[in-house]
Amino acid sequence: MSSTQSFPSTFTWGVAAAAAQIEGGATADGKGESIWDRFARTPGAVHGGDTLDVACDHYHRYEEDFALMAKLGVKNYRLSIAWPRIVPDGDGQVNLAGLEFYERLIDSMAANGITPWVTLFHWDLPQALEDRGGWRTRATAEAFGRYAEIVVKALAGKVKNWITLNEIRCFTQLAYGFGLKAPGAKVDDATLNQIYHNALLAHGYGVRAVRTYGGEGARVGITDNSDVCIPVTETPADIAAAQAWYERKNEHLLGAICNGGYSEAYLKRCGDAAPKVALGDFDLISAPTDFLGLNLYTGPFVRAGQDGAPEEVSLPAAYPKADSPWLHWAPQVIYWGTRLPRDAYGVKSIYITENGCGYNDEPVVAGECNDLHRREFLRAHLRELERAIKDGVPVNGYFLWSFIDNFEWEDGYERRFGIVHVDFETQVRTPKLSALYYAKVMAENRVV
Ligand code: GBH
Repeated sequence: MSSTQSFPSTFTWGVAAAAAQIEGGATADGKGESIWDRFARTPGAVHGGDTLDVACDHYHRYEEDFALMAKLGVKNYRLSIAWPRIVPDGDGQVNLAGLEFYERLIDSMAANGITPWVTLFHWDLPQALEDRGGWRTRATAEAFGRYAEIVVKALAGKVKNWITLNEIRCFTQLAYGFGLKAPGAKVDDATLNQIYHNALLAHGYGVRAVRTYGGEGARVGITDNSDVCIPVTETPADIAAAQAWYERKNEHLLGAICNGGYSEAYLKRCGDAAPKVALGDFDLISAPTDFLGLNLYTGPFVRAGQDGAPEEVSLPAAYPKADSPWLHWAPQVIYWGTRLPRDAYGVKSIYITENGCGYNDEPVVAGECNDLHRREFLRAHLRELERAIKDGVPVNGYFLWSFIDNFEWEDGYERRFGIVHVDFETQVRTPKLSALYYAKVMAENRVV
């Protein structure tokens, strides 16, 4: 594909964000407490003691934000719904004011010509459920199923694209295994494996909710952050090593969903810590979906070792990174991150539901925000997207993370992922250089 070639005319371009990271309005109109509201108040948990209380105040400024999206030519927006706004204590009474808020919000998107892609769960679990065991319990997966039904029923007339969960790994392993994310727990292996299973089950309930109540034309998928790697050289041996690495790393999550169960090798490796699976669980978990969402940021480099087995190559100190220390430069993540799941599981439709980069301190000078570094990051990644499509990888859309600077979880507000700058004192929004660039890409449907 030459540099001037267009993407397919049906290609979906969009931007993404998540409720907890932008809305603020932490107690507005009957919203319940989320585990992130609580976690942010735990000393030392979040950089600078930052909270989600106000964030980008999107709860009160969504009209302004959608007008800006429209101005930049954004046609698709991936948002998430805050479970604690809809069911404040997780599985009890429904808060109609919460549902009405999202109805107004989505109407405002429609008025600006923007199609919603709704994620049902982007990490903001109601604290009341956590108090009763959270994702350690099957009851939380069931509560998610009920919440999903409530939302899908209410919004089926306005929303056609549904995503069940955002990044299982992050709200399970990083949250209950490593304690880095809310609720900041450190459980044993058996509990963690059960937590993974409960999350898979929640995905299954989410799919069922959309199939039952989504109405005509509704589509559903999960957004996964598969562990993705890049072959050091694009030779058969290194590619085979990358494939083996990929399948092993994802066997308990995306692999289990796509293969209809856990592999024997995985269960053997778990031993006594294997998850308990009830009859019929995988009928739910592995029910067909319409697309796979993937959040792709970076990944390790892998090559074939002596015996052909995969071996990671460590990053030297001088290797380029964004200011987010985990985010090293690896644009090929777009190519291999979509090709590996296609090759491993035969996935037929992929949407990149997030890709972006986090930097600190981007000042606005004379009304301009110069983030040429982010612009170059973006262009390099979009080139790899072109390459994937040219090689027949079925990528049908790309959502840039993120529309505006926002609450970057445990990094607070110091790390900026937006293509629109937010002054958190004044709430003034300023499109960065990268936003003006991305606007051209979307408008011309090609990498400019
Ligand atoms: C996504 O997660 C999220 O969906 C989104 O909400 C977030 O704002 C965005 O990306 C940017 O971070 O173990 O300390 O090395 C990205 C996935 C997975 C981010 C692992 C950082 C490394 C944490 N991530 N992670 S650490």
